[in-house]
Amino acid sequence: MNKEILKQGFSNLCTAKSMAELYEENFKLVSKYVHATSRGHETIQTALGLQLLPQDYVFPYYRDDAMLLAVGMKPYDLMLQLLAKKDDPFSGGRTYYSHPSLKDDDKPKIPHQSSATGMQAIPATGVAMGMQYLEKQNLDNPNVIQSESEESLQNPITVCSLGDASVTEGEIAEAFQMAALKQMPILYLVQDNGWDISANEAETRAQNAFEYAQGFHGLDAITIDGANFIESYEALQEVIETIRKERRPFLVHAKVPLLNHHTSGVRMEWYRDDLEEARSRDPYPVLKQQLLDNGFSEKDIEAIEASAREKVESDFKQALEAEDPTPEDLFTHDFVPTPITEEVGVRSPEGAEKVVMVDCALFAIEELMRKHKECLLYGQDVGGRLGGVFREAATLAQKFGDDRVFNTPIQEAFIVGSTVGMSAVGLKPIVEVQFADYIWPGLNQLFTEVSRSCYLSNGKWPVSMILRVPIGAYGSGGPYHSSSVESVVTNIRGIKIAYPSNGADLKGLMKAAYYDPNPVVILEHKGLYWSKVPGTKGATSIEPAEDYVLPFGKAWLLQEIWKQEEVETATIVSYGMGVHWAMNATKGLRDQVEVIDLRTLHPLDEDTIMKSVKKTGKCLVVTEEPSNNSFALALAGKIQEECFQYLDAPVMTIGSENMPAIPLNSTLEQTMIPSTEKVRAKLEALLNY
Ligand SMILES: Cc1ncc(C[n+]2csc(CCOP(=O)(O)OP(=O)(O)O)c2C)c(N)n1
Repeated sequence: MNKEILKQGFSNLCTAKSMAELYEENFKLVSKYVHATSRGHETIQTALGLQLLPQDYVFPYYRDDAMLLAVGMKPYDLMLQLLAKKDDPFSGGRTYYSHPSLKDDDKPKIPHQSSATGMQAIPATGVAMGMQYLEKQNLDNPNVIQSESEESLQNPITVCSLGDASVTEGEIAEAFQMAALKQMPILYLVQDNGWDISANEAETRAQNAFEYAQGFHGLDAITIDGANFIESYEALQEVIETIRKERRPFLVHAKVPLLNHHTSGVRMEWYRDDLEEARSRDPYPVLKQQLLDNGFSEKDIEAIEASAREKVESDFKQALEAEDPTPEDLFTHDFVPTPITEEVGVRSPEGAEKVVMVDCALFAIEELMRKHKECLLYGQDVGGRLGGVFREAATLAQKFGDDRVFNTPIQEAFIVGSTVGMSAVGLKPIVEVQFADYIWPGLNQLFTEVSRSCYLSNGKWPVSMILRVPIGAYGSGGPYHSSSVESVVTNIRGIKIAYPSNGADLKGLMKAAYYDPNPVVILEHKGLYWSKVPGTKGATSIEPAEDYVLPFGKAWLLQEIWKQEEVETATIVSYGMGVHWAMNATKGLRDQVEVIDLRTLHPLDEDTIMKSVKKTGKCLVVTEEPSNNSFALALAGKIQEECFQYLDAPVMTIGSENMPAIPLNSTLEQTMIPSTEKVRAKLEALLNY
């Protein structure tokens, strides 16, 4: 083996090992924040890190500090995160040790890493899917510097690093399935130390990752001794070369011993019964012997060790002196500023046709796809054969091809989480879950990965995506095709949420969402799609022109009144279907009631709401959700707090009954959800209060 690589490998192992030792020696000082080290896993991590190129994407996990050193990070960089310092290059002190995110020109790209085990598999597979799309469409990745050097002309790969116990998680199967099915250029590296935390392999799995991979046809797998540097390096070299050339997925299962604590907080002496055996597989003496066998002297080896230790000690001293974040640092990078801040373009072009709401979304996407090759659409049944169960994507696959508009398996986690990876290679995915009732399997990815990526990477990796969610009850959809979920979604910080009430707004908001660099969820009431529900003709609009955009955070005061002294007045605040109930319920009361359509639930146009309520003195918040503990109730509380001195009655809410599901039977459904009549009755009670 090349002596320079051996030397680099050993030096990297010694650096990582010295760091683990130094952290142990300074336990009191460094254990303020939790950390895990690679001790025992160093050689496989080093062997991989040394072979990655700047155009590659890698998703290390929390035990991969030796991998991070091998891709070019300094001990100082990692220690800044260990101590949660302001200049921590990954997150500015926001997230734990060895939870990297990096966008340096000269290093492999590292999107945000959450701390939820295994959850990086779907975002990583999303990167590989994005790489494949870029290649097919002949597009450049804007996050990678293009050059003519021999190295940079090599095809990029994606690497997803995983602990063995995480491979038993369900989302891993979604990732493997898609990588195998679509033959994506990804390497899954599984570091198998035989332990979960204190649960061992015998208790937690029926087979190891190598055996498991056999069930995914098209996912090639090998198993190696990850504690042997030369074996690891050479095996990975061959696999990486194959992926660069043949563009297909691999799994490398590497056996390693865990020689340090699970984390600084969960100590090995509490439960490990295999330490002696594990220590007999320490990669350190193995690599040392490999150096001796390749012509290095004891003295050479000692010099490498001493210099690693010295560097680690001096970097530690320096890191201890580094600045902490200030309180103001809490408030940056929740979102990247969007360029869409004003309503522009023609909303109601002369001579344009009236179209139903579902078509407004369809036409918006068609215009976007025609203009931007980065735009693609995927989800269940959206492909050419059907064009979506609501025909909301009809004809798009025929117009733009199966690479840009395609069906996914029933994998909501993959649909949502893969957008993290697609966005990280510069694409703009529009994805769908089929019904709001089925957002739950995707919610984990939305919360854990999508919503936090920008904030925890200190602004480096915002996730630019749109998630379309058909929502709401009508026509006996029953308990699993009717639910409202906005209270759960609005509770996730770091995403924007639209809930339009009509087609023109939907088209304008869809455009704004596309140009927004942040993640956006669009809740689309299926009862409004074709205005089939009596009283919802207002959802059908003249189709806005192609240039029309409607910024987020600007509510629509669609029924305005003068301040009145002689009669009681009120404001109704609502969104989606509630806007139609409100408008119908105010017939004959048009001089007394203002109606505000929120259009977006985050950002929320508080200004418009508060101004109106201060003028009218009374407020009713209308929602389709069961009202207890809802977004609507929280909003009512906020209005109460801000407008208290102006109010002539308590702020009221009306929503569905507080039952667990919307029943199938039409009488039960009608009893469950609000209606024009129910809103009218509540409004009268408020006006007469
Ligand atoms: C989804 C999730 N559940 C539980 C945890 C708590 N947890 C942290 S590490 C860990 C064990 C992971 O073992 P493995 O994947 O084999 O990696 P290792 O730590 O052994 O390297 C668990 C259960 C977590 N971080 N995420």
